[in-house]
Amino acid sequence: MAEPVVVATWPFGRMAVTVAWEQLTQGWAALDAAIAGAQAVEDDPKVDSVGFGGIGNAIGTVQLDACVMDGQTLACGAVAGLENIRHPAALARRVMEKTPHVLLVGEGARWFAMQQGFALESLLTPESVSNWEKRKPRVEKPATSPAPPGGPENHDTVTVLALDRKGHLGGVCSTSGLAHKLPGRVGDSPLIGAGLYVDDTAGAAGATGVGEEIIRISGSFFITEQMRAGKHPQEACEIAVKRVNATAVRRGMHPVGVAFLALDPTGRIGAACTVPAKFQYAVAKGGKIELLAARALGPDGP
Ligand code: SD4
Repeated sequence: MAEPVVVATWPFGRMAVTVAWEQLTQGWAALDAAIAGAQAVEDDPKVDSVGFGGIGNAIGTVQLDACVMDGQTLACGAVAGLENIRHPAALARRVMEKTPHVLLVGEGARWFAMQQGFALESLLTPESVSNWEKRKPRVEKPATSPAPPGGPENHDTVTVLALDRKGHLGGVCSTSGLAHKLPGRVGDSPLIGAGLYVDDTAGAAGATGVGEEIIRISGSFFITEQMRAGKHPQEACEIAVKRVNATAVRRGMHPVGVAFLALDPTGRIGAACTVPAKFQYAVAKGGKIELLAARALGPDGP
């Protein structure tokens, strides 16, 4: 019997790990607990970067991205550019369980949600609309001027990684993506291997920050493979951040806000971020819930 552990991104991750921890201690499977934890964040309209009340894209529409992955079977599912459905992680799970596919996008994902009995609703709130207005880019180039992820106004994707009593791992990643993104833009969060990867035989990893930079290095798969090769989750996350830094420098894009979180099958945790990300994450372990700051690495180290 393993000791349950759950970690989640950002201060709002405390809400996710509180819900998930309760369920893990009752014997729930890692993926079930992780989805329940993420759903608590999706439902909270005060979290303006995930689910209901998420920030709109360049034309003010909320388009959600999410994926889920089960470490025991490597089963996974995802939705991207999803409108009018408040629980994209639960829908991603239906894609995993009810279809032969991994990823459904846009109108097809919404149609599938309706077939599965999900309610259609507006995800905008008066606060999210006024927030969208305030944060509108001053220049008319939304693709090149999103609010910097990790800044005080752009907190971000919820990624939840859980280890259950049977020693299985499960993970979820859910977001409304970068504020004012171009309509149809898909970030790392619904992409298996970029925003999330989970394998009982190696570990689980998740990401938050500028999705384009995370996709570029297949961030979560990269970290999981580092753990498979014997690296501690902390070292694995730091290697990935160094890779992001190096890649961004090469492209003249540094600094970029990116953060990674990892959990291995023995319950060891890692977290690291690039300097602008100022990444905090929540941990529930041994009955204690705490918020921790990740190690930040610049292109030349901390
Ligand atoms: C994205 N990684 O869509 C997500 C959003 C996020 O900080 O985490 N922003 O690129």
